[in-house]
Amino acid sequence: MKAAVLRAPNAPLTIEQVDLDTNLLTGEVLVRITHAGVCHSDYHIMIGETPHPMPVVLGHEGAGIVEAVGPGVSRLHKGDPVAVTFRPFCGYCRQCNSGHPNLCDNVEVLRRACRLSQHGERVYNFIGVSCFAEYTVVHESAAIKVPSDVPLDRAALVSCGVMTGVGAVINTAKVSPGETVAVIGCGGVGLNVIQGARLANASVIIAVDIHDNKLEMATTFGATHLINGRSEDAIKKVRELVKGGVDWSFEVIGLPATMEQAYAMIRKGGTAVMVGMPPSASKVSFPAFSFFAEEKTVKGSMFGSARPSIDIPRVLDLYKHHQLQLDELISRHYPLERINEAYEALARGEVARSVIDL
Ligand code: CND
Ligand code: ZN
Repeated sequence: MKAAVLRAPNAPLTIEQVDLDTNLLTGEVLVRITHAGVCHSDYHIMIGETPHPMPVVLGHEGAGIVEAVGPGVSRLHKGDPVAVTFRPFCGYCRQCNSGHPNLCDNVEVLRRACRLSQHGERVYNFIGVSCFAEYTVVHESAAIKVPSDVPLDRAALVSCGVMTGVGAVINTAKVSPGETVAVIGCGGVGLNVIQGARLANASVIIAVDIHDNKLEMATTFGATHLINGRSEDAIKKVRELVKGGVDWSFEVIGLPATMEQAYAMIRKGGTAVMVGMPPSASKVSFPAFSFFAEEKTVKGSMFGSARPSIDIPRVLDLYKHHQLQLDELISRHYPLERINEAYEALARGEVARSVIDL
């Protein structure tokens, strides 16, 4: 099959023929990928910020059609449209049983579908998905059936960016009506944090980015105030807009410096939610005294604290009932052959989200 392969950090992806072992094990499904979202998490690997064994087929925000099901799969059938997530879950570990399948203790076992190769040499799978390719094999818990009237390019975005962003607000933070929110980073994920805050009826939604075009997009998704972090002091401005600081801040870039800004923007007793994926070796520091004196909280958010089989259909229902904007999120479509252009556009901050059509 055709796939985009990363052979070294900072090298362009190359379109190559790779082999996929389609001998399905118990609980696995083969999915023909139709669309894959261009998320920054792949880009962190491409530019070497987060090391990964290579060659690797990236892509983790996909959707497609079930082609075949392995032994023991009863929930899915050939022909089903699915969103493919990067967080398979076992359903019986401590995390799954306490309502946190996004943190499943067995995720690495379920991502065993490492079955890519080329001329007999191993090609690495990326977080159990590798959807910059025509097909993938995933555990059935990572293939969430979607209604047949939802376009699959939209469904693809829900499988990472939308779920991560909206979920950070409604699941991780549980923002209440009337609370105040600041969002640092208005990319594909951050715009979904913004529309999550709008869904939660936040009274003030402050968007921070370094690109004015991103701030314009933020308005479309529900931001009430805009700050260009390059020309303005974001912390000072947020604290002017909401005296004492916001109830909730969300860092959606993955930089220690902006994580520290997120902490400095919250009020006493407020919470800074870390959504961005920082470089794996990075550290972040917060003034220790204020943890104690101001009862501040710093909280991570993985995949929007999603329970995929409940939350993905829920998000798609919101879209169907015109409460959630997915159409506006797709700035561009690219064929797989032009995937490098799609990542260049992401790096330049030109797009909300691009979609690769397989
Ligand atoms: P994308 O590149 O689309 O957006 C990042 C945004 O940040 C852009 O609009 C930039 O202009 C903006 N930005 C960059 N530097 C600054 C700065 N110093 N101050 C203000 N704004 C800035 O990325 P994305 O939305 O696809 O992803 C965002 C992060 O979320 C990234 O780190 C990704 O890996 C991570 C993520 C996390 C999870 C999760 O489960 N927590 C899931 N998917 C992606
Ligand atoms: Zn992602």
